[in-house]
Amino acid sequence: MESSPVKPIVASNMSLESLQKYEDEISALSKGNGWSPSSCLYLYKGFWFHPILLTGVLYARDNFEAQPSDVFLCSFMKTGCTWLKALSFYIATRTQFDDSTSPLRTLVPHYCVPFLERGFQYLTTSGVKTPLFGSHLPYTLLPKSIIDSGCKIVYLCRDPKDTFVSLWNFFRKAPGMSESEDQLVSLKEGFELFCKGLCPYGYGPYWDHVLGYWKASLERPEKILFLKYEDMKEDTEACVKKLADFFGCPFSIDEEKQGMVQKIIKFCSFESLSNLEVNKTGKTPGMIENNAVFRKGKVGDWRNCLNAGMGERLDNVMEEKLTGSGLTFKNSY
Ligand code: PAP
Repeated sequence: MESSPVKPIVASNMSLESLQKYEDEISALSKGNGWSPSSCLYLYKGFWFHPILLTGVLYARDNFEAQPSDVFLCSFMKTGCTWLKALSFYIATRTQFDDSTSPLRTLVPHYCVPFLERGFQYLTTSGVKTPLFGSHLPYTLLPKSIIDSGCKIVYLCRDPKDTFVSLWNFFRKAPGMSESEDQLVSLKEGFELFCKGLCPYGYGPYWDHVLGYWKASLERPEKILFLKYEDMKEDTEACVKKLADFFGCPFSIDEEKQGMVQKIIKFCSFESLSNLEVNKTGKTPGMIENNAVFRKGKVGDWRNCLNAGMGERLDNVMEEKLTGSGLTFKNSY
């Protein structure tokens, strides 16, 4: 996997004009409830979106030209993409940087990998261009050129209960929310909305998001690597090797002997990343605390937030939607 220095691009390439251009298209869509009284979502091709995000989705649809060598790190929100981005970025740049020089030391992982639907050049502030892009887009809404160019895609999913709880906690820290908790739907209401496919920023229903990539990974396993957060936690080494193989830059015998795999795992671990100064302080351009993407990093934390009945309900919703797909989530997480 090749990477090259590029001029850092700090600002989004999406302008106010592009936002206005899509106003008519967006306002013609069906509306649904967000997670606060003032926010509403729009249903675009089977998925809900906050209008600002949808603008980015439409902008990417109309403007993004993928290169065959591009690799997309795709996920629903809160399924561990910060971790996936850090691991992938380190793997891709391991011949250029080490622990002390890696851009991951001074930039949050989201800034090292550009985000497709936020103006795709946005956040390449590391000054290092890799073939990696991040996206929360559902498979069916990826810009056509990504599929047509045969780009590789890594998809990361997570148990729906932990995903919901992570999302709930994150949303409470969203700008405007922490100061006015009364503006936020209750946990119970948020849970109900999640079970109906409505999430604060959109991208839901969660099950359709997961299923789109799952089915595509069965059809084109050589192009789509389907991963689960829980498997990454259980055997990180196997996942890191799988990623390097998939990217086309497998670890050499020498690298393995020198402990490169373990070094990457250690640097990108929750404990190590969340303790870097850059990840403890500062805010994203959207004014969200950088540390909001580092909460607990555990499997099964939903038990501290949802009761057993809620857990069972969400498991049942997922099970019903995934029936016949061959994809399951262990209900015991
Ligand atoms: P995003 O959608 O805002 O990018 P994302 O990174 O996908 O968020 O997910 C955040 C979750 O990944 C958090 O889970 P939690 O709320 O249950 O704790 C976060 O703690 C977890 N996470 C972040 N970094 C790591 C890491 N290095 N290892 C394991 N989990 C991590």
